[in-house]
Amino acid sequence: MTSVLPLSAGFRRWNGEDMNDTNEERTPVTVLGLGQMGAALAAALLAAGHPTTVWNRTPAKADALADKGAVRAATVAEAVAASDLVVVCVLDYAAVRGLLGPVAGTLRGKTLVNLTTGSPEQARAEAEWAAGHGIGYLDGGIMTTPPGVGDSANMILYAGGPELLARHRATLAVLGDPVDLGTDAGLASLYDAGLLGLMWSVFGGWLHATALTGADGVTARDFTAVATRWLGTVSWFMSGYAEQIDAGEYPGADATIDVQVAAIGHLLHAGEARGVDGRLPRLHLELMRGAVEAGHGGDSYARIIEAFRK
Ligand code: FVH
Repeated sequence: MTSVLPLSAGFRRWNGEDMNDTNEERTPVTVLGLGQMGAALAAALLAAGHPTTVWNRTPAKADALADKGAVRAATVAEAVAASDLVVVCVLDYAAVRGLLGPVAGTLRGKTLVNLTTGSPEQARAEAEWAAGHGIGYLDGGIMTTPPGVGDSANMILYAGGPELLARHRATLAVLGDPVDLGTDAGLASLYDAGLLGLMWSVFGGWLHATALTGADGVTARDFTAVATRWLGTVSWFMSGYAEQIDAGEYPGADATIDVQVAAIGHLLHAGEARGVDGRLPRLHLELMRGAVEAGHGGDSYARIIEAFRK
């Protein structure tokens, strides 16, 4: 029979479960690195009631957090010793290793969550280093800027330790919605790089279109209200095209590349008539023409993935 009685705090701690989903106790956390992002992470943990120990190379950056109740550690070793869950967010992986290399022994048996941006290769090397020292390792990618930390609408990607993420999910959810990418520690960095590329492409297309419509007196605000709605439809196209890409078949049943080559001509013409820089639409036209020349003009836009795979 399933017990309806709540599990005791002692049992749940023994069982390796994070205590955050009750009001009984908050998991202590250490945050190393108090730049713009690290300070936002520490502030979110403090706001959620977690005992939070902080350390930064430039100690003055801990002042505001200490005023909010953070415990200031004098050394990295002292900071790491204070909590079983250690979050690091500094400039790069070289800085991470420089900080943590000397305290690997103190980290043994603890969980290290590295939210520093790096390459997939660096993340995998860090996971290997951590495993070699008996340290639980989660690599993360923060998909927001500091003001967005603490908002569950924003994702934080985690890779390399689904069990560790499950154990600490309640605490990490305080920072943003945790998304588990599985056991390969390189995947949070890989997704992060790809998603930033997607963001820059969207920004580029939006700014180009805003310049185009702005040339005829449309405000950025008015155009953007329509543009953001259009992005919902574009997301829907992407979901359908993702199925085609995984299947390796690109039926042009909705809109062919041939049709889109004709349509982009209007964008180029409208831009030229208004003195708007045309490099971005010309790149798209070049990619589409490549597909047409290879005999794929009747396929869907998803076929263009082949140009990137080269
Ligand atoms: N800010 C953002 O929007 C993005 C969002 C996505 C994730 N990134 C990554 O987060 C890492 C830190 O970024 P940040 O915005 O906090 O950067 P800064 O405000 O410049 O703070 C840098 C911190 O790193 C410390 N630091 C730098 N080098 C070293 C070192 N050799 N040893 C120890 N600490 C170091 C620096 O210390 P200090 O200068 O204050 O003494 C800051 O604490 C980054 O990977 C982003 O890509 C943020």
